[in-house]
Amino acid sequence: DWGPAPEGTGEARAWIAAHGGRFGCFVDGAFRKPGETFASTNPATGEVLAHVTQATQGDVDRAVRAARRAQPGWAALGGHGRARILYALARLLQKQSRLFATLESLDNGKPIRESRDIDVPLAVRHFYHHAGLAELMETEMPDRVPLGVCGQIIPWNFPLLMLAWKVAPALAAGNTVVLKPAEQTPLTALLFADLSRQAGLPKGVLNIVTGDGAVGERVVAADVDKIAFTGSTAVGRRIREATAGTGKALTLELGGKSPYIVFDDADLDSAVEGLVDAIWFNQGQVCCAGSRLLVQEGIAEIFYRKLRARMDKLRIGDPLDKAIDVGAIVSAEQLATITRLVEANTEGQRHVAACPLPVGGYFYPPTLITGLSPANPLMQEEIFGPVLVGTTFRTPAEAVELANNTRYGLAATLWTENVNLALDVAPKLAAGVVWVNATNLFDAAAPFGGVRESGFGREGGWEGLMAYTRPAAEPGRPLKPVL
Ligand code: TXE
Repeated sequence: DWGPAPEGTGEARAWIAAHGGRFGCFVDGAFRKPGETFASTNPATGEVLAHVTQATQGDVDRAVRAARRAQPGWAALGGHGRARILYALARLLQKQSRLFATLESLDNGKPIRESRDIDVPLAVRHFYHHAGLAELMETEMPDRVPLGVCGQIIPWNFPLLMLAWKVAPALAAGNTVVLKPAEQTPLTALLFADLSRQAGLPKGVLNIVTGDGAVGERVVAADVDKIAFTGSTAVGRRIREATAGTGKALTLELGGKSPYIVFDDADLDSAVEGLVDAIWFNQGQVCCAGSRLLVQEGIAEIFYRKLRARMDKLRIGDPLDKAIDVGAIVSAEQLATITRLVEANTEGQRHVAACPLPVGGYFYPPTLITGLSPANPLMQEEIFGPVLVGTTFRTPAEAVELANNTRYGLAATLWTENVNLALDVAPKLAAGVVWVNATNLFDAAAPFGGVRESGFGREGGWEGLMAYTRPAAEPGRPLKPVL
């Protein structure tokens, strides 16, 4: 049960200092000299943590060429050879959990309890799991080959975990990677680059180009064989347009407005606790956040009473303090987006968590808004902050109708003691994942992804690995018949 106090960030700061506080791109196994840089800040205080390079066209081209050169050798290592290195990466990541968790909380503003107990362990698990899959590929997927070079663009809400979700399967399958972390949170990806050298990852297999959306566009346009993107639906749409007709493979994991349905026979205390996890985990900056509460009419009053009481116990504060529940919003821009969306609304009733907000930094209070009409933008748009909207329903059929009444389809949660009801409702929900009496559960073996405007393609498990391969149908190597 460790967790650094605010002064316990020494190791993370020493790592930044060892790089002179300035980072170039990581290309062909080495950090390049920093070019034009931007600041990566601590959103809980506004403090500048490091200066990070805005990659140029030349940086992206060099990274793609390095990945291209390294790819045949990496694939030729075979599943066993790649597994050895992926296991080494997993072990090193595990050994350095504290450093990664601290750096993640500093750069992103998420509570240290979450980075320590969720982000980092899940990232470690992803590398172990995919090391195992690499080992099995030759026997279980003998007729699949890697795609080649993969361009991967990730968001700021789970910087290290999204890196793991992208990098582990790509490398397991024999691809090489050019990864662009989000400009708000590049530091754990750069620390991971250091780690990859220690693990003996051959140079050029993993390249990291830092910078904003313009760098993302360069990666999309580059000579890569696949783009894997997680981020906003708007950018996902642009990437799909930009890759149309290019022959590049594409997977998109986009936004959501996931329903959280509580039936009148549910264990209400557990459902309230689940909701804390669904919408206040990571300040609600979670693509599959249970951000739309649907409560059955008969229990609505008592449920809201319990929920408001629980909200008032949430502790908002310094992300590095292991006793807090809710940390900082990632950036001033994101805080402004949340504030704008909420302030534009005049409908319904609002309950704001009682805990005072820390002074300085970007904080937003856990908020519940009820009594909105279904067409209200707050019921339809992804807020991506600690804001829950709630409405009531009468029948299971009405719950399904309300649940599916958005353009998204990433996840859904339902809470009931009646297994027949759960089995009846779950398949009717337009969602890539449905949780029953649980929420926000992730596992490296379980494919994750959306339907409708939440994107397509899966990450995790065999399905996720398949998305980094294609059938080996070259002349002279016919596909083996499936027995
Ligand atoms: O996302 P962007 P933003 C949603 C959430 C949030 C909103 C905006 O609703 O409020 O998006 O967040 C890179 N070509 N999600 O603006 O812009 C960018 O540099 C190529 C949901 O931060 O989509 C970053 O690395 N790449 C989500 C990544 O895309 C581009 C997580 C995501 O940034 C690009 C994050 C371009 N034209 C936000 N423009 C989820 N599904 O979890 C930007 N990028």
